[in-house]
Amino acid sequence: MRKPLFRRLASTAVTLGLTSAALLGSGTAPAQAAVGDCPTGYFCAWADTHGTGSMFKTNASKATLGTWDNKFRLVINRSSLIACTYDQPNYVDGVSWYENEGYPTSIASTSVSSVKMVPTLRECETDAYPYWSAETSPTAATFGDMNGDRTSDVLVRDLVGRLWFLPGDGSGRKVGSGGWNAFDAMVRHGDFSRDGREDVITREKATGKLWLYPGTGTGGLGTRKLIGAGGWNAMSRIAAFGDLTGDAKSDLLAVERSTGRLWLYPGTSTGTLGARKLIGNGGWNGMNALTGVGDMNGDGRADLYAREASTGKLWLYPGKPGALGARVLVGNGGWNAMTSLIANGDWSGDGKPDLLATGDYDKLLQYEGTGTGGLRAGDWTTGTWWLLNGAF
Ligand SMILES: [Ca+2]
Ligand SMILES: [Ca+2]
Ligand SMILES: [Ca+2]
Ligand SMILES: [Ca+2]
Repeated sequence: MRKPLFRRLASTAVTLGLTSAALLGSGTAPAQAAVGDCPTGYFCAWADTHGTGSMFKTNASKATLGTWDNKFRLVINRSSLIACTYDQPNYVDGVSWYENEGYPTSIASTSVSSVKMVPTLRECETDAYPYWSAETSPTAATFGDMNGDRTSDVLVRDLVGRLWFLPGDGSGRKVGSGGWNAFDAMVRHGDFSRDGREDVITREKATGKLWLYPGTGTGGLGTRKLIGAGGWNAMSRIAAFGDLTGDAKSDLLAVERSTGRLWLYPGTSTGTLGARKLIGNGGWNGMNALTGVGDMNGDGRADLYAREASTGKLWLYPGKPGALGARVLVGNGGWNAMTSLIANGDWSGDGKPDLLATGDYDKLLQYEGTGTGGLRAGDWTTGTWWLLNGAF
C-alpha cells in the first residue's frame, strides 16, 4: 500500500478538526471541497490536489474512466468497500487502494484509468478465494468431498465473513453470502444429517450455540439446524471426527476447557448429537489443534491428529471401537507455525487421506499421507492463500 506523505498530513489535519480538503493543500486555496461533498457509499475524486472543481464519483467498479482518465489527483473513499485504482483500463497495472478513512488523500498515481470496488483487499489483485487444486481419488471418499466428484474440496472464509467452496479445479464459488465471522469454530468431516452428503458444523461465538449446515451435495449448504442450544463455549476445541463408535455415523469430539477432558458426542440417525461419553480423562488442553484426519493408518477406522502446544509435535491418536488408542508421533516439532490444520481427505489421488495446513502469510502446505499413519514431507504452494479468515 502506498501511503504518501500527504496522507499522513491529512491524518493530522483531521485530528485538528480540519475537514476541508482545500485546507490540506499548500498555498492559496480557491473553492473548497469538503469531505461531505462525496456522498456516503461512494468513492470520489478530483482533478486537482485541492479538491476543487467538478468531482468524479462512483459506487461501482469502472473499467474505464472516460473524461476522467489519468485525471485523479485527490480521492476519498466513503464506501464500505475498498477502492482499488489501476494505471490501465480493465483493472491492470499499478494497483493502489483506498479504504474508508474519513479524509481525502492525494493519489499515488497520476495515471489512474480504472477503479474496482471490492469487499476485501485481496480482490484488488486476485480472486476473493485462493487457488486449490486436487487430484481425483480412485474411490468415493467417506469425507472431504462435498460435491461427490471424488475430488477433495476446501471451504474458505474471507475477511468479511463470506464462505467460498473450492472444488479442487482452481475455481471457487460463494456458498455463504455473509455472517460467517460470527463463528469461532467451523468443522466438517462426513455426513451428520444422514443423506450421504458432507455437512458443516459451526459454533456461534456470542451464544455458544452449535449449528449444523447440511451439505447440498453440490458444495453448497442448506438451511441450518440447531444441534446445540448453548454451552458449547465451554469447549476449548471441537473436531468433526468421522465414526468412532462403530455405527457408521459421524461423531464429534470436544475438549472441555475447565477440565481438559475429551468428550465424544455420537452422531445419531436424525443429525443430532447423542449423550456424550468421556474418552480422555484430562490433559487435552495441552493440544492446540485437533483434526479428524480419517483413516491415516489404514486399519479401517478413523483417526485423530493432535498438535501439542508445548512442543509443536504432531501426534496420531488411532481410532479404536469407541475410544482412542496409544498415540504415535507423526511430526517432531515445528507444527505450531501452522495457523490451521485441514483434513479434507485424499487430495493426492492415491486413495489415502492427506493433510493440509496454512502457515505464515496464510500460505498453504500440502502433506501427503503415507497410509501407515504418517505424512510425507510437505510442499508449499506458490499461493494465493493470503488475507483470508480460515479454511476447513
Ligand atoms: Ca469434490
Ligand atoms: Ca448430510
Ligand atoms: Ca485408523
Ligand atoms: Ca492421498
